[in-house]
Amino acid sequence: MDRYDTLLSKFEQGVAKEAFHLLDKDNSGELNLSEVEDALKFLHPNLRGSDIFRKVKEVFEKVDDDGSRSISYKEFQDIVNVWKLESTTFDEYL
Ligand SMILES: [Ca+2]
Repeated sequence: MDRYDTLLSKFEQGVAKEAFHLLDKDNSGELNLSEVEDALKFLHPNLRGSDIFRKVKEVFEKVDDDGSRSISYKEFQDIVNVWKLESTTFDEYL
């Protein structure tokens, strides 16, 4: 499989890959703003719209270096790594 530097286990990588395909609703191979927004709403059902918007911006600032406003699977893995580090509840989403 892929040899990305990742903190994720093989199992988690598989889940991340499936999640990416689920989130990529238009099958473009990349996640756009609204697709990431949907992901964050799912992960953080209690957050209000403005907080979700802030998090979407954070995600793009972290990984979207070229400002393309889309996130590839490789970049998505980086996000999942960060979420895993920041949250002890990541397992709940698996
Ligand atoms: Ca897409």
